[in-house]
Formats: sequence, C-alpha cells, structure tokens
Amino acid sequence: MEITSAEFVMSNTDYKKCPTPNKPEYAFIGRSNVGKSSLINMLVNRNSLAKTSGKPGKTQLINHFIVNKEWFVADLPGYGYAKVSKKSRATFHNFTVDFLQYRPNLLCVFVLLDARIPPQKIDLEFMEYCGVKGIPFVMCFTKTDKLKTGDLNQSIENYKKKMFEQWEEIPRIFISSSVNKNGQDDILDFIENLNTGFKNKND
Ligand SMILES: Nc1nc2c(ncn2[C@@H]2O[C@H](COP(=O)(O)OP(=O)(O)OP(=O)(O)O)[C@@H](O)[C@H]2O)c(=O)[nH]1
Ligand SMILES: [Mg+2]
Repeated sequence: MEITSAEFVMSNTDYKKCPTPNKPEYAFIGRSNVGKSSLINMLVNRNSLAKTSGKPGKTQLINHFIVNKEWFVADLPGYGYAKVSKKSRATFHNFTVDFLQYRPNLLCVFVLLDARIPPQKIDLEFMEYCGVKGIPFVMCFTKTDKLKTGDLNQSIENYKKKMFEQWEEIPRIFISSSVNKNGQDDILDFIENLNTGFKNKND
C-alpha cells in the first residue's frame, strides 16, 4: 500500500468520543517504551506524527490518526509502567480496556513486544485477555535492528514456545524496526487486506 497522507485526528480517554467508527481501525499496544509511537511513524513514513520519547509513559491518551483518508490508527498508552501512580494507572487501564472491548471498527490490535527481551508475564497476560474477549490481535516484535538475525530468530522461537504452552494456535507474527523500516511492507499489506474485507462487508 502506498501512503499518501497521514494526519492526527484527536486524543481521547473515552472510546465513545473517538472518531466516528465508520472506517477500519488498528490499535498499537504494548509495554511503555516498546516502540508503539515509533512504529506508527515508520509505517506512515513520518518522523514525528505520533510523539515518541526515550522515557516510558509518553503516550497517555488514545490518539487517533487517519491514514490515506481511509483507515484509522490508534496509538495507545503503554502498560506496565511502574512509575505512574496506582490511581492514574487504573484510570488509563480502564479506558484502554473499554476501548479494546467496545470500539466497533477495531479490526486488529498489534501487540508490540521488544525482540530483545524474553516473554514477559504482563504481555502474555494481555494476549490471554485478548483471547478470552475475542479481540483479534497479532504479535509484532520491535527494535529488531538491535539484534543479529540468529539472535532474533532464537528470540522469536522462545516466544513461540512460550505461547504454545498456553495456546493451541498462535496469532500471526510480524517483525519490525522503526530504524531500518523492517516489516513496513508486510504490515501494510496485512492492513490493506483487512481494509478490503471491511469495505466489502460494509458496501
Ligand atoms: N533501535 C530502535 N529504537 C527504537 C525502535 N522503536 C522505538 N525505539 C526507541 O524506543 C524509545 C521509545 O519509543 P516510543 O515509540 O516512544 O515508545 P512507546 O511504546 O510509544 O512508549 P510510550 O508512549 O511511553 O508507551 C524511543 O527512544 C525510540 O527511539 C526501533 O525499532 N529500533
Ligand atoms: Mg507512545
């Protein structure tokens, strides 16, 4: 898919106030600092459309972007950032959960996982939650530029093994790097396919 435009739409904490759900939508989630905002920028060929930061906890709202005037991206706050107070953690947890469960046009959640680190409880639990609630998701490894191919393959194999302890089937896996643009074509092809499905269903 060729990217012709990408614009910020709005920020929210309430899924009911998000843009009219009449277009296919994809959400990016994962632990704070995993690279959600950077991946969004990489996908749409923009340097700073979604705000990124070296410090975890940058994205604190549901941020909507529209791409090619035909699909939405939602950049979500990260989970598992210990420095936020318990209260504010609970608050964004709730609005993110409501968003994931009730946003009608959400076609797929990209669960981002840092390729350099072993499977983390919080990520496994989040994916389990998606499974239980029937929220479609894929796994997307980030920061793959920081690993040699052999180490990356090993890391993915370890992850698969861990997933198969819990799941009979595991979701599709993407690898990505916002530095060398690894994964851009695969992810955009995947989105394009789902967009077509959404259009056919709603025409
Ligand atoms: N080397 C490398 N660094 C990356 C990559 N993606 C993100 N980073 C760096 O990781 C840090 C966090 O990136 P963000 O995109 O802000 O992460 P986030 O998941 O949106 O973080 P929060 O909004 O705080 O939850 C930044 O310093 C990025 O430059 C990548 O693919 N490769
Ligand atoms: Mg962010």
